[in-house]
Amino acid sequence: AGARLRVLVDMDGVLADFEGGFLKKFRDTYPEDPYIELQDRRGFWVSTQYGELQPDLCEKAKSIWESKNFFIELEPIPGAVEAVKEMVNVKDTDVFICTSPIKKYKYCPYEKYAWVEKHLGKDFLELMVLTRDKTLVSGNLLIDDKPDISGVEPCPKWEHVLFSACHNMHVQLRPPKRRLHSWDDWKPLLDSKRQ
Ligand code: UMP
Repeated sequence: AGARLRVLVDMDGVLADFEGGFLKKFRDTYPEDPYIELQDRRGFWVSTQYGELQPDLCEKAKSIWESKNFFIELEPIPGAVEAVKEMVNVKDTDVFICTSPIKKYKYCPYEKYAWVEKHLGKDFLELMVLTRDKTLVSGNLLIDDKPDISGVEPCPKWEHVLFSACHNMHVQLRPPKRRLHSWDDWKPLLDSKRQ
């Protein structure tokens, strides 16, 4: 009691449907090429699994999210917009959106801000943290669909809760690591951190 809870919320795969948006644009752009159904996705890196399917597909996959309008046109993950809009109004809670931009910076960082403004509103631009190293950001909770989050800080204070996504469904977590299966379950998760 007394202390505030700081929640870091990832964007791709947690707020914005990167996997769904990728697959749709990949199939539209390369209709002759094979693709991976969402239920068959394994591993965080889309480009790696596509490269294993057929060597030229690694670069073709990257070309999709490096294109103009890829990030801004992503659909919200079900329940995400409602959850985060409610979370910022929860007593003693601070929320930040913590996201790693791709290194091809022409469109991605701009479109991530534009997406947040479009779906969450201007006030949420204040909460944006763009970094390639999330271990540098301090918080109590990091909600992220990437199974392994590492960086220069060996002991981040946050608890990483794995947000379920098509690519991590089969990942076996080593205790005490836990999941957030969907945005339906975010309130009990935050309560568990407050004790
Ligand atoms: N990304 C890649 N390659 C992939 C899949 C995703 O570069 O195969 C990018 C998209 C996002 C970033 O910008 O990685 C993931 O960021 P976080 O979800 O970890 O914030």
